[in-house]
Amino acid sequence: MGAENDIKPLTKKSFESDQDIRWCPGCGDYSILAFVQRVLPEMGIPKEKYVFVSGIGCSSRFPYYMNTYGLHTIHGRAPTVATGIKAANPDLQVWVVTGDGDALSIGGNHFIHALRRNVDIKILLFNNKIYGLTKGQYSPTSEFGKKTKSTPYGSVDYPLDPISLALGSEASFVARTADNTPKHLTEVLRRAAHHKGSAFVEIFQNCIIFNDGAFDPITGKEVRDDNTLLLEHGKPLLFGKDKKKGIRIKGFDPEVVTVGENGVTEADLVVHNENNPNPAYAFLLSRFNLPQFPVPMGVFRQSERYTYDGLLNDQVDTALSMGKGDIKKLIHGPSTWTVE
Ligand SMILES: Cc1ncc(C[n+]2csc(CCOP(=O)(O)OP(=O)(O)O)c2C)c(N)n1
Ligand code: SF4
Repeated sequence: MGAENDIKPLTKKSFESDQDIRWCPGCGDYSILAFVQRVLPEMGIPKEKYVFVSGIGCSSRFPYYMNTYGLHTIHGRAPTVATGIKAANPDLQVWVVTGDGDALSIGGNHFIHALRRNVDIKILLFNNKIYGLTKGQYSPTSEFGKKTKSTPYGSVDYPLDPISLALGSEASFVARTADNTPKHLTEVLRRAAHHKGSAFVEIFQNCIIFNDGAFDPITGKEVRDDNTLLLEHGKPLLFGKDKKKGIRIKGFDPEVVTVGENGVTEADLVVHNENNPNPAYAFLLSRFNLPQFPVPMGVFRQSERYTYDGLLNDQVDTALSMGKGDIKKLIHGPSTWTVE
């Protein structure tokens, strides 16, 4: 990194590091890496302003492959390290890369509080529904009954939905995309990159070794038109090959309807509003799953809210504007007393 940034426009190559990539051939992580490297040059931000922070897992090897600053930290703690980096260096663009195990098992607590605080960081969660690095144990997103090395008779855990959790944690930007839908992945990454505040993106990621095809029933080429619901702000919730199926919601009860049948018209369908002030709408969408409902892909919710790092630094500025402090006065201030 250096003076070249001042002269040459950045390209995908500018963000590629010289490290050998150690993911298994065919792993979905490759495509996510490639599209992050493609989107960042569009931002017009020098690459030395980016920091990629990860925890532990296959996905967490990401910072090695980015020609930016990076930290490979400890299991589940990436959002916390990222919070510190952003708070102390407000001019940096801080991205977290994590897995379903890293973010939702050991890191669950750190994950929810970073989102709740609306720290201005982007969190990319590579969801492969398995622990990849440690060779195939079930994770908090593995389906009930999943047989793995650590659950030989099938998991008895109820799985967690990352989108529902992010919404419940008050994240101001919540989206879902997949490693095998490049156009969609690019657009969602772009949206996250531009969001001010905590941007959470769940990415369906294929682990070809320990959970191959986990998302084929949803985003497989042949089925994705019928089994996914593309969320587009201001557009009706329509899906299916011929875009004839849609979502109607009465009260809290959504249903799949067919336009042109039983008197249903497009006017009966829900128009997607990612800025809906009521988070219950996005939460309802987050519960959609096969076989009853198509799986929503895109931005569930986007809202504007003050950021933790912004307010914290305002307070620091205010304190500094009050003049030089006196440490002795502080220590011997009104809240000290002598025990006799
Ligand atoms: C404190 C601690 N506990 C457990 C582990 C073992 N461990 C390493 S990675 C991992 C889970 C990784 O799964 P995930 O976050 O889904 O990432 P993936 O490898 O699938 O990308 C575990 C349990 C560890 N490294 N440190
Ligand atoms: S084990 Fe799975 S997640 Fe890890 S690098 Fe290999 S394919 Fe990717």
